[in-house]
Amino acid sequence: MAAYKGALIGCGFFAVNQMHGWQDLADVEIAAICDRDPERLRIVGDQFGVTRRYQSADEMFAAGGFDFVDIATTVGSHRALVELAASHKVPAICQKPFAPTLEDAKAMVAAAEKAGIPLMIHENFRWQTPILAVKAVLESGAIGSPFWGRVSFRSGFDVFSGQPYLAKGKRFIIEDLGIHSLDIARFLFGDASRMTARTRRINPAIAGEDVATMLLDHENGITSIVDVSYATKLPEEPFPETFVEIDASEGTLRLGNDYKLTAHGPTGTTQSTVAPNLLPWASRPWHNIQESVALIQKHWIERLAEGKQPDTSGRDNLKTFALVEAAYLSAERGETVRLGDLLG
Ligand code: NAD
Ligand code: 89V
Repeated sequence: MAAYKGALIGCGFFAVNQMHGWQDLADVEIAAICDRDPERLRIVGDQFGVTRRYQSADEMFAAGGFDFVDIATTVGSHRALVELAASHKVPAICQKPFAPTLEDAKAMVAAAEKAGIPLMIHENFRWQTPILAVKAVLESGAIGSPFWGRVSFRSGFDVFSGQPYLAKGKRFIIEDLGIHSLDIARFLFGDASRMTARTRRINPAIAGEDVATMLLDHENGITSIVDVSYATKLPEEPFPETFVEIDASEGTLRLGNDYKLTAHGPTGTTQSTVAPNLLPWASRPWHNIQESVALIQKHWIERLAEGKQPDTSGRDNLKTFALVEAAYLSAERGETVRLGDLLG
């Protein structure tokens, strides 16, 4: 019998990756699934052999029999579902973006802390193999102390065919994709104190912004640029690669096309390929993201076993989510926004 029984809510586009990831962990079994759409429930239930199926999360929690819940629905339902998990004292994972507003996200953290349950935001991009490789170079001290950085995601990939809701929201690229890039900037360069942002909508067929350029002042003095675009038509489509540039006191680091990592420092220049593993159930070009799902899930189970909060806990992710809010505010007002004013 598996050591941990989980339940999953939301059997849509991305949840299939989460189901594969759970299936690969020997000590985890997904005991129940829930989706208000009976067709999605049937497809995922049949594919992964889950017989306990619910159209209502209330009914699934009332029936119980699981140690944690994995919430893979779109953002509008996140607060209600995390609060439901907290009311049943069930540890919860919630997909990004955390919540529709920062106030909702703060309420969700408060509910989880009051219930004494761990809450992890499924912020998986910092778990990508190439990003972990960048972090390892920084921690090795090989290039010294960073003073400038850039986290860049520029693509013309059609994300709307798989996720049609992305074309409809008033907010698009910062909330959906930039949120990952901003979290990577925090992961590599530390927390930020000020944000200055500019946005554009280039694709006339969508409602939200598809280009954003953000300047972050980090608390430790590092300046970083986080730039994201789904309107960038390159000769070779890099989706979903994140490029990183770092200038530091003793050298430089560049993570570029095809997962090529170059680190240059006093002891010389090293060039390596830090490509993600292609898991048996994964498919290109998504394999980088898919592997990071498996890695964050492993981290969740390890922390659950230790009784500790995960790295991307709700409280931690408030700081990433505040950067999203700050970017929209800054772009709207044409002003620099202080993070302290949002986080209190
Ligand atoms: P989707 O619309 O394909 O799937 C969501 C599913 O949730 C649908 O089947 C819907 O019926 C169900 N649902 C919604 N509210 C529900 C409720 N209250 N109770 C039961 N079922 C409910 O969406 P998706 O593309 O799979 O995205 C889901 C989430 O995953 C989003 O928050 C998205 O941002 C995130 N996402 C994350 C990554 C990543 O790399 N971390 C990648 C893609 C999507
Ligand atoms: O990671 C995500 O949240 C996805 C995608 C990479 C397509 O933007 O929505």
